[in-house]
Amino acid sequence: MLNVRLIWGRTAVHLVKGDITDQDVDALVNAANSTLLGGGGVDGAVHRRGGPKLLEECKLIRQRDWPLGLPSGEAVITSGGNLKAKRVIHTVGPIWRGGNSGEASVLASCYRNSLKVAIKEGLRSVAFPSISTGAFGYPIKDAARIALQTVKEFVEREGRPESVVFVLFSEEDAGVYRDIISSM
Ligand code: AR6
Repeated sequence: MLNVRLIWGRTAVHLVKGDITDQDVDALVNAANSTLLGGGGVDGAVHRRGGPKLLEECKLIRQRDWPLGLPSGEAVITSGGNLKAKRVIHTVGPIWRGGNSGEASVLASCYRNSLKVAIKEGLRSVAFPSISTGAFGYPIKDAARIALQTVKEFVEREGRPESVVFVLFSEEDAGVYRDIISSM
């Protein structure tokens, strides 16, 4: 079982193994797709437990702001519906195409833009899944390095939010995050 806690700047950082939909945080981040209409993995779990209100809000965001779909790297926010989390930040990771198609910078944008939205909304605790490393095929070690480095730079610069939790679904992924974070 993994339970790593450390401080970056003024932000408490925590690695946990588990289901992100169990997190009691101000905002959890959903690894969505550009339709914002749901899917499998994290997205499936978030909509299942969040309930129909989430889907309705996502449809409104599509109609109002992103009729062609939310581009990869962007982030939008809804309520948390029936989740413990107060809000859900929906971001779309890059689909892995071998690494030479700008995947790294798009993945970094997902983490940065999600944190920007959280701060703008005054949210103090944010939980992230490992974006893009499931259905979208991003290699876990590369993705974990980007996730951790991008969040570290952001929170050290901004001094917010108060806490960030990285929620890993498998022991293996959790081990990768732990190894990287301990060498940072
Ligand atoms: N809590 C935490 N992590 C989870 C959970 C959970 N409940 N479920 C899966 N993971 P994925 P992606 C892990 O596929 O790669 C969806 O269909 C999973 O093991 O959820 O960004 C969307 O609609 C993996 O390590 O997201 C999109 O179409 C990580 O979360 C597409 O998948 C991300 O896996 C997005 O693909």
